[in-house]
Amino acid sequence: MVTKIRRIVSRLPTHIADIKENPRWLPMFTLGRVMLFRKLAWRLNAPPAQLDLTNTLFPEVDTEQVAERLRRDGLFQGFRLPADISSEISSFARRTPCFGNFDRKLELLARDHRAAEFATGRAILTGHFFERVLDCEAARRLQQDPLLLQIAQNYLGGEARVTATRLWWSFPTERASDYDLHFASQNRFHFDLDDWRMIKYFFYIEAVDQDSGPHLYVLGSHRQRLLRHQFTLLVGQSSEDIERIYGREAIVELTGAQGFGFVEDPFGFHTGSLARSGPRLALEIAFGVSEKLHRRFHGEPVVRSLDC
Ligand SMILES: O=C(O)CCC(=O)C(=O)O
Repeated sequence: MVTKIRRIVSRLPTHIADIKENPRWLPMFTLGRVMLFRKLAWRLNAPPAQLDLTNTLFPEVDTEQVAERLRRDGLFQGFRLPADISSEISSFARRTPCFGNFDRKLELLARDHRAAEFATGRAILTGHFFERVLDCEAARRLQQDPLLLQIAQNYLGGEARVTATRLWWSFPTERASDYDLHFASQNRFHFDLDDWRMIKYFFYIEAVDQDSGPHLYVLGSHRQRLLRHQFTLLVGQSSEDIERIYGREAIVELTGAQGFGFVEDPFGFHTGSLARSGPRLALEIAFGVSEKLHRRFHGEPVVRSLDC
């Protein structure tokens, strides 16, 4: 209980910053976790536009089928990035310094991860590129792909737009504490409460197996929620609870070759996992229906003080 209260209190500066930037965020944050209000918000969507898909990187993908799967399962897997796009993003990430544990003062190259942990005496679970991701032309091309927007519009409605783009490493470490895992969204099931309606695309820029921090998603959990998971201040729930309620068979572990991609409705329960054998490099592109929050646009999840 004390840990839960601590977690809620430590998030307060972040919530205050979000409300200051966009006061409309408050009703979403308070009511958006309750199915009744969420369903009402889904009724307000505008019809999707018919976009020109000539220049998509994914000509083989059927946009209606993806939207259908999202409605049913909350998840569609089976995107495949062209090899030159994933190679370009991978070499960008290997030569560009990232920020460890979301901390702008902890800058490192991925290959120096062990040395940085040793030098700081801290577990470093993630390395984010924040706005630097937009220096990578291949990542920008993907962010602007018309097919990704078409799927977002088919599922979320005509208001759908890009609300976040983040590129980050998940590093293997032996020293992760409970707090570190929560902060990095690893081994901790949660749902996202960033918008009334949203989806997230994930692309594995390098191959991901069971030991390199695969993403997990709970099928169907975006449309079924116990009352106690709606009327709660916390978005996180224990793995035991999730397994008991949805069944082990509903939990999908997403592994794949270089360039593998999937899209999910992040109101469903999901989590990253702690990498054990090697780092994971992932690119996430989120679409929502509300004005984007600047800090969150590149994945900065929290602010650390009230004077923001
Ligand atoms: O690292 C992951 O796979 C999880 C990411 C996540 O939980 C999120 O984007 O909300």
